[in-house]
Amino acid sequence: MELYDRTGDTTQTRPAAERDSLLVPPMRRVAARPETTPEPGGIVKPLPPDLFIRHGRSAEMRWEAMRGQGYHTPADRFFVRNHTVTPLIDARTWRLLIHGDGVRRPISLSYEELLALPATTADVAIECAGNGRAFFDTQQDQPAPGIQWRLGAVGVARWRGVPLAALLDRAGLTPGAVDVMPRGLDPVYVEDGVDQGHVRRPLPLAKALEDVLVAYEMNDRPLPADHGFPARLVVPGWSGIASIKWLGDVEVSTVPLSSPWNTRSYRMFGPGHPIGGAPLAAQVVKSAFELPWEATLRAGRQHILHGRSWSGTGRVVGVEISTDGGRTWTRAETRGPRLARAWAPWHLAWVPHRPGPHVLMARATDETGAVQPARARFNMLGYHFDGLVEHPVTVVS
Ligand SMILES: Nc1nc2c(c(=O)[nH]1)N[C@H]1C(S)=C(S)[C@@H](COP(=O)(O)O)O[C@H]1N2
Ligand SMILES: [Mo]
Repeated sequence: MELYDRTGDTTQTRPAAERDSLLVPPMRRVAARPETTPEPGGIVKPLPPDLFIRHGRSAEMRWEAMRGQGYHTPADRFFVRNHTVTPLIDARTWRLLIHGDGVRRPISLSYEELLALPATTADVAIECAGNGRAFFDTQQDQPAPGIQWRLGAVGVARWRGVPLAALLDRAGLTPGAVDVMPRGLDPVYVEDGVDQGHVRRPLPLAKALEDVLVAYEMNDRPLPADHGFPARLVVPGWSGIASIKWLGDVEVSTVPLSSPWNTRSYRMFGPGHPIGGAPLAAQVVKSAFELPWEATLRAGRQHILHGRSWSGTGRVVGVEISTDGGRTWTRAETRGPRLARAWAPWHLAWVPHRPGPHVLMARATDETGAVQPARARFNMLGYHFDGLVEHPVTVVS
């Protein structure tokens, strides 16, 4: 098995034309459009309207789609966040390169070689940093630009793959290595006419060595095209942007790296944040009901309210529910695993009596003591909405 590329060319081991042929059809350049304009194509899997809300090139899961599901989010309803379009990559010609001045020898792995390495499995949530952004506008009167997700830009899957640490070890880290930069093979991202290059975001070496996977399976099947086939990064607890899909190469560097995805976006800007902003890392605490938005429930009957809570900083240790707009709170019962970096499913019985509109809220606490506040702290790009979401339901007699 030829694992080591000894050409000495650390950026590319094959001619650009051949590299482009990895994509079927060949890479397309697509200009960015407002995220709210629906666009045909882009996502390969079906997006039935009972499971998804379309947001331009991306698709949000409807939370009622998790009702009756097990711990994991099935791939057919897992949200998709694409900067451009899902590329169709031929695994027979795909290679993963690990290169840069932070490794002793660049390596190049085929799909088969990757699958032959010792693998691990982990139940991990992937969540967009902008999940919940719509509520800055609808609940706090602080609209932020970007996809107006409610709470469906999150999912938990069972990922199987090779620890990034093992690949870095094969390439031989140099003592001065500090950052890694994974890069996707999807088309380059063009924003306001400016070519930002391929989607990529640096990761500190410490995190890369901790628990990051180069995943090739999602829920015991090869990764679906929309979720990064043939391989993607899975970065537990961190903003979804860290989990680069359609991984083509990982640069390892002895100097700190940057890209538009850690300097311009995926940064906390605004009052209370450092001048120049602060890069995002771990996700915050959130909760969602497995109910339609504006669900209708019958009065005088017992309903079991189901939902899930999650946090990027630790396992969820408690969830309280309010059915009266936040005046009173009752502890929900958790069931099944409550893994750190995945989620905790919960439920609570409720018998509504008064017909009319009601507001349901769920408030979770994680093991670090982080608890969902009444209001989320604003930031200009609308990330990390951890406030109490007012879920509207109508009780009918
Ligand atoms: N190559 C590439 N990787 C990517 C993206 C992308 O557009 N291109 N989107 C990122 C963002 S912003 C998120 S939230 C997650 C979403 O993963 P999913 O589409 O599998 O749910 O993928 C990340 N990885
Ligand atoms: Mo994202």
